[in-house]
Amino acid sequence: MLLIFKEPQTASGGGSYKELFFIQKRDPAAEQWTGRRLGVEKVKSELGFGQVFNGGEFKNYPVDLSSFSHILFAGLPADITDDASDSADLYDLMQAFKKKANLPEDYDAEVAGLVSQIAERATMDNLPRIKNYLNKRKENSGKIRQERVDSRVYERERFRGIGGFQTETIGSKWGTAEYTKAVYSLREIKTPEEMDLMRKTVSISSIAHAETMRAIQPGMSEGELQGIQEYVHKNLERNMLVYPSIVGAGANGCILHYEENAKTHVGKDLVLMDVGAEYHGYSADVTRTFPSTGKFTPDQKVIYDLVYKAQEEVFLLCHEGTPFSSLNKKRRKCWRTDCSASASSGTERCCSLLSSWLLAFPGLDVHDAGNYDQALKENMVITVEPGIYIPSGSPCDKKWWDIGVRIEDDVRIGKGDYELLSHLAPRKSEDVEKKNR
Ligand SMILES: [Mn+2]
Repeated sequence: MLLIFKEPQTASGGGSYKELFFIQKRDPAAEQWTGRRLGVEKVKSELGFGQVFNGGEFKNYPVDLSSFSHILFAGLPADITDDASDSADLYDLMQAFKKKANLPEDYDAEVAGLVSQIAERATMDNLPRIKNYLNKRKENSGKIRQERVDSRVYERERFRGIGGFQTETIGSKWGTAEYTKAVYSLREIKTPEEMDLMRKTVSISSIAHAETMRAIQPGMSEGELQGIQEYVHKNLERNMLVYPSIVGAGANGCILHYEENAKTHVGKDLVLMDVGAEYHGYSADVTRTFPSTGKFTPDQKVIYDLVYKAQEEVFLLCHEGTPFSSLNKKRRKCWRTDCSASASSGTERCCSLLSSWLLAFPGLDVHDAGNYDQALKENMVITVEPGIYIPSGSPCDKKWWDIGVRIEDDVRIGKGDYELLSHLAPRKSEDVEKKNR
C-alpha cells in the first residue's frame, strides 16, 4: 500500500517524507513457492523509497488520514477476501486504511465511483433516464451492487434534491472519482521520456510482425506463428507481452479476440496477428493481416485494401483538435464510399454489417485510462484499428466468407500531423507480400 502526500509530513523519528510504502514482508518458505520478494531494504535501495515498512506496521503507524482535506484513492476492490493466516494481507491493509481515513467499513469503491459519475452527469431532465439505465443494469448483472448504487442515488436525491445530491457526492472529501480524473489527464499526454518508451515498445512488436511475415509458410500452425513472434519479442529485449497474442487464420481471424491459436495448418488463409509488447511498463498494440502464401488472392486483396484505405484516411485526422468521435465517423464514411464503389463485387453489405472500429490509448496499460469524450491533444497516443470481418454465413457472396482483416497501428498525435509509431511493421499490401518472399 503506497500513500503519497501532497505536503511533506513529519516522521515520528524526525525528518520528513511525502511517501509511505507498506509492503509484503519477506518469507523464505512462501518465496520458495511463489517467488522472491524485495523486502524493506531492497525496496529502499532498488526502488528509491525512503519510508518503507512491512504491511503489519500500517495498522499502528501514527498517521491520521481523517485530518486531511482530501483523500484520493484507487484500488480498493470489493472482492478481496481475508486470509485468516495472515494478519497483514491486502484485505487487512484495506480495512486499516478505511479506519484511518474514516471511511465506512463496507465502503465499496466501485459503487462510490458509479454514484459520483451519475452525480456529475445528472440534471433534472436526465435523472429519470439515469434511473432507468440503473434498473436495466440491475436486471443484467451484479444485482446487489447495483441496488447499492441506486439506493444511494435515490436516497440522496430524495432528501437533498438533485443539487444537494450532487454537492454531497461530488464535494466529498474522499473518493476515486477525483483520483481517476487526475490520473487520466496525466496518462493521456505522454512526456518525452514516456514517448521514448512507447517508440521502443511499439517497435519491438512491429519487428516481430515483420519477422513473422518473413517466416510464414502455409504448413505452419497458428501456435508456431505465435511462437515465432513471441521469440522475437523475447530475443529483442527479454520482452513481455501485455496481452495474450491473437493469431487467427481465416475464419479464426474473424473473431476479434481469438486467443486459442489452435489451428494446426494455416493453409492458404490470411493470418491475422494482434500482439503487444510491454517494455518498462509501456504497452504496444499492433495488428497485421498477411497471406500465408506470400501473395494475397484477388478477393483477399479487395478487402485488405478497403481496410488500408480507411486507415490512411483516418491518419490524416490524427492531429491536435480532432474530436475522438469524428475519427469513427470518418471510418464509416470510408466504408460507405468504398463499399458502394465495389458493390458490384458484393462487398457492400458485408462491409456495413461487419466492420468494427476501436480506439484506445495504449500506454501504461494496453487500453489505458483516458477520456474518450474530447478532442485529440498533442502527445496523446492512440490506436487506429479498422477491420472487416466476414464469417461464413454472412449475407454476401460466399467468396468473401472467412476473410478477416484488421490493420492496427499506434499513432502519436502531433500539433498538425501524426507520428506512426508502428512503421517498422509492413502495412501496404505490396509490402506485406514482399516480405514473404
Ligand atoms: Mn490490438
